[in-house]
This record gives sequence, structure tokens and C-alpha cells, in this order.
Amino acid sequence: MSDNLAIARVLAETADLLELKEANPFKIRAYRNAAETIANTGERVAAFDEARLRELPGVGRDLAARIREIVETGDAGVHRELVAEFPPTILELLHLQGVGPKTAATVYRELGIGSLDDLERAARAGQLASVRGMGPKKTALILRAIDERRRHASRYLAPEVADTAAALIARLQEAAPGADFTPVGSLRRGAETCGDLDILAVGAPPSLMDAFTGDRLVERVLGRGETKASVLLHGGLQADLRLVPPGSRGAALQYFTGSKAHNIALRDRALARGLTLNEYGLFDAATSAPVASETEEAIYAALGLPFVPPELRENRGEIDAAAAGSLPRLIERSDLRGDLHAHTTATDGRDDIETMALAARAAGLEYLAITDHSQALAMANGLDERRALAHAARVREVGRRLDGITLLAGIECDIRPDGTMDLADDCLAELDLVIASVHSAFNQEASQMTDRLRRAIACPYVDIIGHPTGRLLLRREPYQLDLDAVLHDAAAAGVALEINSQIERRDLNDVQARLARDRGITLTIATDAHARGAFSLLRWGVQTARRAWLTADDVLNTRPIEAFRASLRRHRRPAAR
Ligand code: DGT
Ligand code: CA
Ligand code: CA
Ligand code: ZN
Repeated sequence: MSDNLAIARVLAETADLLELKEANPFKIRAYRNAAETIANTGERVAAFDEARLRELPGVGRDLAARIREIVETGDAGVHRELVAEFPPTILELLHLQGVGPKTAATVYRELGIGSLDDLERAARAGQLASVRGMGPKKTALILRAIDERRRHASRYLAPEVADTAAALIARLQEAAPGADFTPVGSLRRGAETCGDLDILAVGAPPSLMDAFTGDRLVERVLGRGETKASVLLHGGLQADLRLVPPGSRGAALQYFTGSKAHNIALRDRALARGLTLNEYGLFDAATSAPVASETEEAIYAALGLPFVPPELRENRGEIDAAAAGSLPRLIERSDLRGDLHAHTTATDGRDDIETMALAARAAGLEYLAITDHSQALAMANGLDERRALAHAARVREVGRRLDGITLLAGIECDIRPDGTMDLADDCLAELDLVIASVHSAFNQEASQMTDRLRRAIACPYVDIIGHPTGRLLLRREPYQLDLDAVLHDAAAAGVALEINSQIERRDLNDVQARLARDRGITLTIATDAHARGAFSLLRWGVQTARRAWLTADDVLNTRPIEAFRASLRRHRRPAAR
């Protein structure tokens, strides 16, 4: 096992299982902290030796040994033993949003509930009410979480699938050094989640199938032929491998990248021109003579189209736009000059101001806004007015000291349930940039939540709305909201909307960001970094932006610092009404 997230998952599960056993709280915390540290480390922890591992915050001798064990064997003995002590279904309980290890431990011990099915049955029968701290409200939340879980059960976060793909392809490449590997399907299209992992191998010998089906990540072989194999990986993800000869590389890439809807539309276009299109190539329908197959560009060109970037291939107007020569020039990671959303040790971040600034600079950024939480987020040690201003002074002081990176002193200010801002106007006015976000009372009705966001937008010191819909991929639905009304107000007020790059947020999503841009709203792409390694996450925000058809001009933080500052809402004249 070689990716950070997979290692972190084993450690976090160990912490959860220890909690279930009521083990020593310090030990539980130690595993949980290590899991978080590793998930947030930019470099590949699998390449670290024990000494290097012990330099990570919160990783001592024991944990370093456990981590090496996970890297080398794919699991840790302590984790395996813990799993064996409980029913195998216990992990699904632990992973249920809104339940958490404490509740799971209570219902397991008091009611013997060890699976989602048990929990659902008990909840429906009203048996949870007998457990301390579990009223009807909590029961309803649990039932909703189970329902959502069932609907999402078979999908995975794309960045996690990308990590798995990289690890797997590295080993396949060793087995077939001359071959060329590309992840295709939804992963290549930059989707948020993937149903499975599709890999295309060009120019590999048939023996590659042995390496694939025998890989250490493989739990079970689902099917195996000469040119195609499917396996189930540990953790439940399916992986499909296809072998094609170099001559049909482009056709196979095009076909297996999809989407299915794009392919069908493209095939119709081919048919209308007397051509047939399949995974082997583009052919003359009458004579079967090959027309194009070696590159995707050649196939699109033979259909009278420029190359269509994979992120656009969703049959959302891209073929017409391509035919009309009006495909957008999509934003790229290298267009981003700044990151606008980052936390430090002042609240719930793991690194201090200077460390974050240097990491942003190392990631090629020219500016960084430090935007710690406001007081309402007490759990995160949120800042009140006095601390916010003192923190801003420190941010500016560090910024003056450092070369090659400009720091902006901002805040991620909570939008209270009634729509008022969590910090006084005169404090917000002192800062360089204000993100306003919802972090509480997610269950408000649509009308209330819509008013709440509109009120926030009406505050003249709000520049950006952070993670505007509050959804967590595969875990939490967006809050109820009239997005149209919010977009209307944001456009009128000149407030920007964030595309949050956290892998489980991607919020706004592609469709919403495209809609916002069409309404004249500018977007930002931000990491919501909580540690120095997090700036690499910009990549995922950029993918969402590309899927939203955005160009560099549509995104505020592609601008040079002075132009960026000038385009913030606080420095613009109020929009004429
Ligand atoms: P996923 O796996 O749900 O995240 O989404 P995809 O797009 O990766 O879907 P998948 O893995 O079923 O198939 C990979 C690609 O193969 C898909 O994007 C397009 C192509 N493909 C699959 N089935 C069909 C089909 O019936 N017709 C056409 N034209 N293409 C297909
Ligand atoms: Ca797929
Ligand atoms: Ca597939
Ligand atoms: Zn936030």
C-alpha cells in the first residue's frame, strides 16, 4: 500500500476500533492525529524511513513502526487484531456520517448493534431512544445517514482512486516497461467520484495480465481474457484493465474515456457523415476503410472538430461548441497565482503562518490569504474580534519578512444561523479579505438558509462565500437552498463564490460553477488548507473549474496580486442598480 490516504485510513480505523474498546484515550488520539498528519502530508509517506517518519508531528517510535508495517504489508497487526474482535460489519457503522465512534461504541455495547442493517432496524423500531443521549432527532439523522450511505455505497472519491491508479500503474509499468498506461473513464474526465478504475495499456505483452491480476492490491479476480481483465481491489474498488495495440491507441482512449453520453453523441455525428466509430477506430461505413485511430486529435479532426478536453466530455454542449469553434480555453493549474483559503495553528490548522506561507511559495503561488475561523467555531478555537485583529497583525508582519510570497490577512467568518456575521463590521473592515461560510445549523429549511446566505451577501465586507452548498461528497447532502436566488444576489453585489478544492467538498460543483459564471459571477479556487501539504489540492479545484468550462479570466486568483486586490468586492464601487 503506498498512498497517504490509504495509510491514514488504516490508522484512523485503528483509532475508531480502539475507541470501541474503550482503550486509553491518549492512544486513540495518537492514532487519530497520525492519520490526520499523514493525510495532510504533501510528500509520499511510503517513501519515508522510520527516522524520517518520526520527524512528522505526533509520530513516535511505535507509530513509525506501524506505518512502515502498513506500507510494507498493506495492513497493521494491531488493526487486523482489532477488526477480528468485532463483527466484520462494524466498520460500516463507524464510517456512518453523524454517528461517530462514540455512538457506535454505545449502541454496540448496549444493544449489540454491529452493522448498518442492525442499526437501521433498531432505529425504525424506536429502540435507540433507550440509549443515553439518543433522542428522536438523532434517530432521524441516523436513518437519513443510512439512506445516503446506501445510495453512495458503490462510489469512491476520485482523488483516492487517482492515488490507487498511480500506485498500480507504477507496478504495471515495471512489468511492461515499454507500454504506455493511462487512467481513463471518469477519472480522466476529472469527475468528483468514480464507480471504478479504468486503465488503458497500449503496447503491452499479454503477460501484463499476470502482473495485474496478481498485484498486491487485488483481493479477487472478477474476469480475465486476452485483452481485458477486471479485479476487485482491497477496500471494494473495482479495476478494469484493457490492452490495445499502438495503432488503435487514440480510438481506445477516446472510447474508454467516455462519457457514455458524449460517445453516443459523437457516434451519431460519425454516422451522419457516413462513418462508424468504435474502440478500434473511425471507419468508412460503406467500405470499412480506416479513417483515423492513432490519436484522439485525428479522430476528432476527421469528425470536423478540434480536440475536446476530457473534462468537457459529458454531452453538455461540448460537441456543438467544438463544431462552432467556441470551446473555452480551459483554466490550468499554472494559471493560479494565489490561494485564498488557509488555516493555521491559530485555529484548527496544523502549521503556523510562516510554514503555510513557505509551503504556498514552494507550490508556486505568489500570494496566500490566511483565513482562520471566527469565534462561533469554538471547537476549532475560532477567533473573536480581538484575536482576529492580533492574528492579522502577525500575518502582515510575517508577510513583510518573507520574500516571494504576499500574505493577505483574512478570515473565514461564520454566517450565523440568522444570517448575521460572526464578527463585527469594524473588525471585518480591517481585514484584507473576508470569506463567509456556513458551519452550523445545516438542517434549516430552504427559505431560511436562502435568507441566511442573502443576508451574508448583503454585508459589505463579505468578499467570497466559502464552500457555498456545504455538501460533503458521499457523506452529506448540500443544505436546502434556493441557489438561483443566491446567485442573483451574489452577481448584483459582486461577491465571488468559492470552488473549494478539498477532495470531499469540490463545492461549488461543476454544474453550479458554470451556472454562476454564466450569471456573471467570478469564482475563486481555494484549498481550504489545514496543513502545509494541502496546496497540492488546488489540482482538484482546477478540475472542477475545467468541468465548469471556466477560463483563467473567470477565476479571481489567476490575477496578479494588485489586480486581484482591486477586484475584491470591498475595493469595487457598489454595482449600479
Ligand atoms: P464511472 O465508472 O461510473 O465513474 O463512470 P465511467 O464513465 O468511468 O464509466 P465506465 O467505467 O462504466 O465506462 C468507462 C467508459 O467506457 C465510459 O465512460 C464510456 C465507455 N463505455 C462504457 N460503456 C459504453 C457503452 O455502452 N457505449 C459507449 N459508447 N461507451 C461506453
Ligand atoms: Ca469507470
Ligand atoms: Ca469500468
Ligand atoms: Zn469552512
